[in-house]
Amino acid sequence: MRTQFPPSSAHGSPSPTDRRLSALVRHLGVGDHSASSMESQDPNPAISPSATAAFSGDSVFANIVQAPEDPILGVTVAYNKDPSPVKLNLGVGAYRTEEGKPLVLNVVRRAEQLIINDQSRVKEYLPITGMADFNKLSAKLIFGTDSPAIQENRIATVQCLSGTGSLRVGAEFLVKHYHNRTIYIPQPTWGNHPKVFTMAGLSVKSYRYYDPATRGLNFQGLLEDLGSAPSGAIVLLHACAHNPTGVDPTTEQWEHIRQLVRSKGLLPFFDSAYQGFASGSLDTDAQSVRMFVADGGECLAAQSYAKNMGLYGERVGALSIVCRTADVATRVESQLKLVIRPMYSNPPIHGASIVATIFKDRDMYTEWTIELKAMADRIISMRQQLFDALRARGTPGDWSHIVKQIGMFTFTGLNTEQVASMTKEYHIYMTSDGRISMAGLSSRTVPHLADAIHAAVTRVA
Ligand code: PLA
Repeated sequence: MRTQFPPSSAHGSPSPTDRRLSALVRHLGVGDHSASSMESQDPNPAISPSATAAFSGDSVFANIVQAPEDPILGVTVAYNKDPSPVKLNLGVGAYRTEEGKPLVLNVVRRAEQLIINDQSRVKEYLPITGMADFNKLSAKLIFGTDSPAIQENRIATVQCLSGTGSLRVGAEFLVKHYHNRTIYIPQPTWGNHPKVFTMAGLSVKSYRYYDPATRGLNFQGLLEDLGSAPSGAIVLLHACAHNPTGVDPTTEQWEHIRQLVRSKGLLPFFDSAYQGFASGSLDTDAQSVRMFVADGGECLAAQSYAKNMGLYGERVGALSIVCRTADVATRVESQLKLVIRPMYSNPPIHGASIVATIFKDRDMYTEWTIELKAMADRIISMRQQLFDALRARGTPGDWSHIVKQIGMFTFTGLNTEQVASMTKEYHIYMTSDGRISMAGLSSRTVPHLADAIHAAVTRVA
């Protein structure tokens, strides 16, 4: 297949500008050498892409409409286009250092060195379910090392493409093998949840979760909505550090929810994307999930290592399905393979190797927990600094929710217009629902954000 540089214009033959650029590229001998040398020797110019396009007329995709950007990842797209030196990206939940730089954990670098130096490692396909060690260790991380469900082999765990992939595989499995296809998600929730579940074929309904008046949990509304959900419905629960609100149930409230879910025969599906990021402790942040597993009932859990190990782009995560018996778990796993094989065949090696290497070495595991705690603590200190900065400015309103909320995000309460004005005037990028990623802030940028919030609150209704 011939490549061409620059590409021909959308409709037919290259424009005069394209032709001039092509000639210049050939003359300078830069760009795709094989392409330009092939071009000069091509015995059959009639099969060039430009000639074919000219022959067949309009694109078969001519009627496709331009899709909107993703509400979260699109914020980064807009941010990247802004030339302002003071711009600040608080959209996507990605950890940054005090210097505003992405962070690769030291322990991850160490693990990668070991992996690279290990000549026995090969690039063969992993099994459909992924790396066996990684799966076992991931289950231990979320369910606890002494979990009876693990000891009794009642859990089917498969390596998936980070949290999103784990949710999707779980949803695809449920559509095929579970009798109830309705999933209740909190209102609000991570913007991708309804899309992941709808695309898999589940019907999505919501339950009340957040109360804007108190900026806290609408516990009564939650109990009422789950209480009137049909028996057997699936319920999505954020294991900790609820996104976007930063509001989690207390332990007592979780116990209440557990009793309700079990008494109604609802099926809990945990999304655990922030284990360790809420409190700084991996065990504390897994308590909600462990309460549900301790009662012997069934549940699903999607884990992500994007945030807690900083492995965002490595796409490493796991889906676990906790079953009543080992026999059921074995059959569930066999069916998960049939879900995964036609989607992406089997998962990638590198990220799972990093996680497994760290988990298997006591020293590295400890180093990870220390680095994780440092990230969680920096986020907590950003909360305090932002709160103090707003108080110092006398910004109208009660901002105590900034320090009360948990995890990576603050759900500020700013409205769409206020957010738009902060982006326009202060080059601060955040999702339009008023969510800011605290992990993207630093002591240096807090005053700028506080100025922007102050201006938005005092000037924009
Ligand atoms: N679940 C929740 C609750 C999340 O917030 C996210 C990521 C995921 C799952 C999926 O993460 P993963 O596939 O990368 O493991 N939410 C981010 C990024 C951090 C995003 O939207 O993709 C966010 O900014 O909300």
